[in-house]
Amino acid sequence: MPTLPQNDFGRAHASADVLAELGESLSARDAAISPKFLYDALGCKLFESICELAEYYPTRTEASIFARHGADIARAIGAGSAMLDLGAGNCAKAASLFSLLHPSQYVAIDISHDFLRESVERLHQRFPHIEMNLLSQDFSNGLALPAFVRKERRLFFYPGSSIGNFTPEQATLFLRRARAQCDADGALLIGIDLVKDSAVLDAAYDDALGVTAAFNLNVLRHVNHLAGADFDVRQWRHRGFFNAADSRVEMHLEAREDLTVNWQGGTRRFARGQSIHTENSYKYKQSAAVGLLEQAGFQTMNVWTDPDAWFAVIYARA
Ligand code: AVJ
Repeated sequence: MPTLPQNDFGRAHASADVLAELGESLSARDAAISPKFLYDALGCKLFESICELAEYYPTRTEASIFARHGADIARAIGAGSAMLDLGAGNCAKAASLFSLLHPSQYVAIDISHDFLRESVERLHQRFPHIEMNLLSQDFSNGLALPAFVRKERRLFFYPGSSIGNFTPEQATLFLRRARAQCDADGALLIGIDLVKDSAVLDAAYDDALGVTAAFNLNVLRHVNHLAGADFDVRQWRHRGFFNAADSRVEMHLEAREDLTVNWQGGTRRFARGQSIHTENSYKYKQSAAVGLLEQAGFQTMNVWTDPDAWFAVIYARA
């Protein structure tokens, strides 16, 4: 098994930066923890479990769009691109498209290094003819692509509506930067979750089994590890709901009692009922999703949705 070319420079100076970022967001007037910290190894596994829940429609709805319109999508894209998988996770989505899109290079990019490494090594054994690289990087503030990533015909693959974690302004900026890293034949294949009935959204982010609750609460364990904090998970409660005014699902962790949290370099008191904002997941109308991509400079677009128009897959040419 050859070792895969990889680049860990995103991790080299992580701890000081991470500590500063967490300290700042925990001390802010509205306390927050960035959703990127949801994905330690256990968080990745919990997210995989979320994707199997009846209530969590995005994964299977997106998959149904690829299943139904795969031939169309493949025709629009053509074979032989360099596929850059943003937030690759277990790489399952990309892998399921290999036989359709026939990429000649595959670059898996994700913040969770160990989880990603296992995923890519497994995948490389299944598809030895595809050149594969892994890049463990927090790309939320921009993407640094090393020289082993081919410049020609890049296809940014950003499925699952992860773009929803950004505000629309941040999303435009991020997409504009991705576009700037494309040549004239570059493109983006993105999955965007659409606005729908709020009961459906509420259930998807507050499921009956409590898997999403565990996923959200797990961020406290991760922060304990990253910042030497002393969060007691039992003192916190999961909240997940659709905020229609801002067109986003929000996740929060709410203090069940008055408590104090300490971390390396800081401390904060929380009164019972006070909360920490852990995630936004923006939902777009189809026209707004297209508008977002236009704002970012993308030109020709193809849009595919499911029959209920719950989710959109969009192919946008740079
Ligand atoms: C991975 C960001 C697309 O927003 O739906 C799932 C994360 N949060 N359940 C989403 C998530 C709660 C997910 N994304």
